[in-house]
Parts: sequence; C-alpha cells; structure tokens
Amino acid sequence: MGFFWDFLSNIDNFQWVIKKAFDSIDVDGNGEIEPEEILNTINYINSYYDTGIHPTEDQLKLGIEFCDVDKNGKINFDEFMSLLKKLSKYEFQ
Ligand SMILES: [Ca+2]
Ligand SMILES: [Ca+2]
Repeated sequence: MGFFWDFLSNIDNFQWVIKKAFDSIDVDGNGEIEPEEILNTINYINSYYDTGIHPTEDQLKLGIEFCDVDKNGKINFDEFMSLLKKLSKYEFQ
C-alpha cells in the first residue's frame, strides 16, 4: 500500500480524503471494508494503471489481519486510520 500512502500524503485535506477513500472502497456502504471490496478496488485501479499489486487470497487475508483490531475479518474506519498511521510510522519517520 506504499503507493497509496504516497498519493494521500500529497493532498492537503488528509482526513477528508481518507474518509472519501474509505467510502469509495466500501461499495455496499455498511461502514466496513470486506476482503472482496479490497480486491475489487485493487482490480479497478489496475484496470487503469497497473500498480503491480496482485494479491493472492492468502496475502489479502494477511493484510486484513494486520490491521483488523477487533478480529471480525473486516476493516472499519478506525482500523483503516490506524493502518495508515502504522504505514506512516514505517515509511516516513
Ligand atoms: Ca462494505
Ligand atoms: Ca475489524
């Protein structure tokens, strides 16, 4: 997700953009991101610009486990925010 962070960190109204990004990934609007929604988003981006990111089901599962604090197999907005914070710590500090 490094490319994603690069993209977001260049935009001024950060929190607003994160919410927009979250909402656009959460296609069914239930406030949580399911694995299929992540996959659909990646496929959608790749159809315009091949990011080189083609996660297998296992990689996707690992990625979700990495930020799924309440372990329900989905990512809510708080978990999404703390994922971005984790990434920013790894890559920008
Ligand atoms: Ca959803
Ligand atoms: Ca969760």
